[in-house]
Amino acid sequence: MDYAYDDQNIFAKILRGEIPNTTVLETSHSLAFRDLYPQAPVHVLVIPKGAYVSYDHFAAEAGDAEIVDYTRAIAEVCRMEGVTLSAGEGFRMISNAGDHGVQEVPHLHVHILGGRPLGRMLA
Ligand code: D5M
Repeated sequence: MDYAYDDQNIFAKILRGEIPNTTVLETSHSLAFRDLYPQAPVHVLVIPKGAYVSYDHFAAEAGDAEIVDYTRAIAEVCRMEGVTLSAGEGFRMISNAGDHGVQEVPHLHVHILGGRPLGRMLA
């Protein structure tokens, strides 16, 4: 399957160190940083370091080590931000993909939102 990846997207530039970011966590295969336009007290973006456009691209082509690292990095950010169910009040994870998902930046990212009641939202 062909997933076209644009290496000039903003998150690719962040990964190359060409533009700054507020890093929350860096692991061997993942980077987490604060969203520039936070929608909640906690709003962190978690991205894989590999060149994947979307979750479906990542699931199809990433190696097991990347997938495990990314999955755990997301949970670790939740723990660090105090929103896990074991120590906090919960969170929301969102990953927009493509035109219908209204994805702005074409590099896979999960939004972690929390720190206040977020309201019911499925679409
Ligand atoms: O959301 C893309 C998100 O990326 C959106 O919430 C703004 C955020 N953004 C855009 N540029 C930056 C930089 N430079 N740093 C941090 N956050 C940024 P989407 O899911 O693609 O609609």
